[in-house]
Amino acid sequence: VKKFYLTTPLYYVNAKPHIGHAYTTIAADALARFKRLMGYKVFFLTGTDEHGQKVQKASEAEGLSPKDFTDKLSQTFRDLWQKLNIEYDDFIRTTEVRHVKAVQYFWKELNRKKLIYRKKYEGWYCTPCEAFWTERETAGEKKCPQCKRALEKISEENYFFAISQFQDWLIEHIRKHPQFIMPETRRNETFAFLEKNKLVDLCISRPRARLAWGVDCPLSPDHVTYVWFDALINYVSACGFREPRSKFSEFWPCDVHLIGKDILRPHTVYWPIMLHAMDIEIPQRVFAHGWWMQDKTKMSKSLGNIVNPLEVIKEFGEDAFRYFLLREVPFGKDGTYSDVAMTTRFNTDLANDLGNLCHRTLHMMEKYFECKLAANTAAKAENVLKKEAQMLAQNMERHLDLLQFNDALIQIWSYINEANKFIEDQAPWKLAKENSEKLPEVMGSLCEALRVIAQGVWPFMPGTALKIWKKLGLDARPILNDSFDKVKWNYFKEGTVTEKGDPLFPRRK
Ligand code: ME8
Repeated sequence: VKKFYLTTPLYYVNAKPHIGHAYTTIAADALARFKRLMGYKVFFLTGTDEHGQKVQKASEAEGLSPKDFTDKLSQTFRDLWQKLNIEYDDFIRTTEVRHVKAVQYFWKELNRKKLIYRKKYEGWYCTPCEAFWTERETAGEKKCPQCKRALEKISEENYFFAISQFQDWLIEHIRKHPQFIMPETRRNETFAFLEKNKLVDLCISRPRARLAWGVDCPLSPDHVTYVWFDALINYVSACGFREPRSKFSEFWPCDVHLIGKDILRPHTVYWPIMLHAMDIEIPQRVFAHGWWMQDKTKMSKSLGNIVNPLEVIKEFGEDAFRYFLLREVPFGKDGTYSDVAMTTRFNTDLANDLGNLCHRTLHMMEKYFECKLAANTAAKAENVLKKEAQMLAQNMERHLDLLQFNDALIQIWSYINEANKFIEDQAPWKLAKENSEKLPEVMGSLCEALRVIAQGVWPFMPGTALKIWKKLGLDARPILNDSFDKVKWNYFKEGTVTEKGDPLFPRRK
């Protein structure tokens, strides 16, 4: 069996999730579901990043201990994932023992390899970004080059990880593996950064006096672990790194880390170097998607300019929300959410194209056949619906292998519209009048097509797929266990009863 390991970032629990977090997680869920449909054994990991300054500050502001605060916030992420039908295989919190153990092992092992040293540091520090900046990087501005907020001058002893010696290796790796960093704009970005700058060794500790909320540093009681060095390790700690008989040997290396472009550098520079230094194979791919924007700036928890996914779900339903996010913007580009754009997608793609196809087909089933489909009615059919159904899974796979979610959806929709056209071309209402023998075959083909469409739609809108199968009088399980890329065209058994029911997506004003 082929395996597939994919991850989302571990979200900071400094505030509740917004659509940016929902975006990455929905994309990961759609990919995981598609891979399962194609017969892969999948490990889909998400979770929460719970240490560091941001979280410590946020818990202080709420008057809670970091432990109570992170318990509460981590749960809001789980709750949202449940609402959105996210089927993750594991949810890791960086405060869990299994994770802390792995982080401390990295410390000890890198220290043993003489890749960690202690040094006095003097310079500029951005608290919100938890980043050190050199005089040159700040260009004398005393403002954070990343977030533009005021920098603090600090002087302290810390531990450093000697990453600079791996620079040439990393450049070479990126050169040799064009699909390691995707999309290409992001690959170029990391590449340019590495070509133009000499890597500076990474400060991986924080003095406990300044920041107590972190993984204890095994080399010094006065230090805790820098949150990024801690968090990245989740991708191995969650699948049982160094545990006996764990998923690690089966699933590592990870097939794809899905992230936003905001965290490109930790994932394409620090993380591969950490692994390589540890003699662990590095991930196959890192894909950094774009940002959801609001008023031309990135939607972010710290700025507060957010769209609350719960409100969109309440208004449009979770499937329409999932569909919109993956269809509206090519994965990799920035986008803007608006209720107007959402309503347009809802009415055209969902209500008109998919909803009508389903409703018309089942209405005619009721009218001409009292909802009963004879077995094998479509088996002999040689028509465009059957032919294109065979291609659908492969066409989707071609796009999803490159994380082109919107193009995969366009493939399904072109099939949906083919089916709508098929109804017009075949005009079952005429066939019925003429008492034509062709009618059962036409209706049978439409039901087969709907079943296949639901399979294609399943990764993106699982609730809708289930509804369609139910309307067709079919059980979901056997369909989901069937390989999607070998489409059968005589699925219906004698005695199957269809049911028109309510429209899938009632039109909105
Ligand atoms: O960075 N548009 O956590 P975080 C699209 N804990 N995606 C967005 C987004 C937006 N406006 N805002 C956030 C961290 N995201 C670290 C990660 S990983 C080991 C540690 C999504 O809570 C996107 O995936 O700030 C982005 O990379 C991530 O949330 C950042 O989440």
